[in-house]
Amino acid sequence: MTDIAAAKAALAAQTIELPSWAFGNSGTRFKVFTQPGVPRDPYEKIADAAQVHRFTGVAPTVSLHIPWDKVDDYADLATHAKGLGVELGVINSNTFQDDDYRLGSICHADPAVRRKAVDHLLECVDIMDATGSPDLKLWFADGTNYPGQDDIRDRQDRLAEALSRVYARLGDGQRMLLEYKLFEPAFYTTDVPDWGTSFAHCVRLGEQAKVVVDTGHHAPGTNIEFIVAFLLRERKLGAFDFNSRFYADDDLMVGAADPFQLFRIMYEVVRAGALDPAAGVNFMLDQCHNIEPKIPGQIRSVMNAQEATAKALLVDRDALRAAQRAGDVLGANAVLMDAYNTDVRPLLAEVRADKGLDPDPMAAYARSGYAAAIAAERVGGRQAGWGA
Ligand code: LRH
Ligand code: MN
Repeated sequence: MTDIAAAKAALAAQTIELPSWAFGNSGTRFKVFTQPGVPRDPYEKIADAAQVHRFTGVAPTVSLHIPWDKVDDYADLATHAKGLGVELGVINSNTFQDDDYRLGSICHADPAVRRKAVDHLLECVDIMDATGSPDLKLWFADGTNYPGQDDIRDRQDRLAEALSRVYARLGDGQRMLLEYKLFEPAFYTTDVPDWGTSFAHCVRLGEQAKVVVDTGHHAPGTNIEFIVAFLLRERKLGAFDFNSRFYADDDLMVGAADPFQLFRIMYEVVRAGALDPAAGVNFMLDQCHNIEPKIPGQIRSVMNAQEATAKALLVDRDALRAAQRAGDVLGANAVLMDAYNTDVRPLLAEVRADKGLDPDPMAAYARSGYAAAIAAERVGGRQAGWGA
């Protein structure tokens, strides 16, 4: 039988980290849409993220992206966050928006360009020291568009050399999280294209290097939960960038395009005991709300992640193991599907009520009047965005 009390306790302790950039304007190469009340600076982004935590109770940290969230005083920004009941989380580097990086950053053939990129990564570690952030997340757009454009092996040598320089700079308790992505913006080779490449570099670097699984970064049809199960077994899964997609890196709300896949992923997390904060897996969102309102979009995304987690926690593990060991194919599948087909919304409403929260975060936010207040207040200035 499933222990409902244990499931509720795990759900109450769950945390989902929010991306500061989800609160700014975003879009595609065709159009970046603006919306009323969008933040103009990292202080306002964090104020909006704090609203998501206020109504869900499970989003206590905000990840920053440098230079999109560059400020003069990071300690002051951390104090601002604390004053709003949240904390600064992962620091994301950005070596994909500077003209010098046209042919790559840390994998570029020119040592001067590589040095510039590594200096930025080292600056991000300085920022971690200032904000108290434990993790540096590294995603590189580096790659090539045409066969022969550059040497695949030379670029791996440059990648390894740069990563080891940053790794050496990490302090105790600090980690580097290496994110992979199949393609885009490079369309022939990407220097960190898949979990195997990230895993191999992280194993070579050491204990403080872990892999990031962005759920939008795989070839269609990839069994992502297999990758998750494998990395957890190797203690090399450091974080998720949660989002969903129908085609490519669509960065849509997690669970929106494929809630069953999210459930299967969260089942492997629960099965490995990795929902426990002590397991060191950071569950983050990495999304863009191009056409929908951003704060409700983040609240809905957090709720989708909670629902997938609740269903995963309701899997009758003993019955599943018994059916698996007995070779009862349909029986085993049925155990998992029973959990997936369970309506967990009443259970999550209870978890929220136990925390003194409104059982319906979306309705509570809508009633709060916050959206109208920021639309009226945030007039003038330059709305934040990717600046791509
Ligand atoms: C790259 C990515 C990476 C970020 C960016 C915002 O596609 O997933 O995690 O730095 O999106
Ligand atoms: Mn990502």
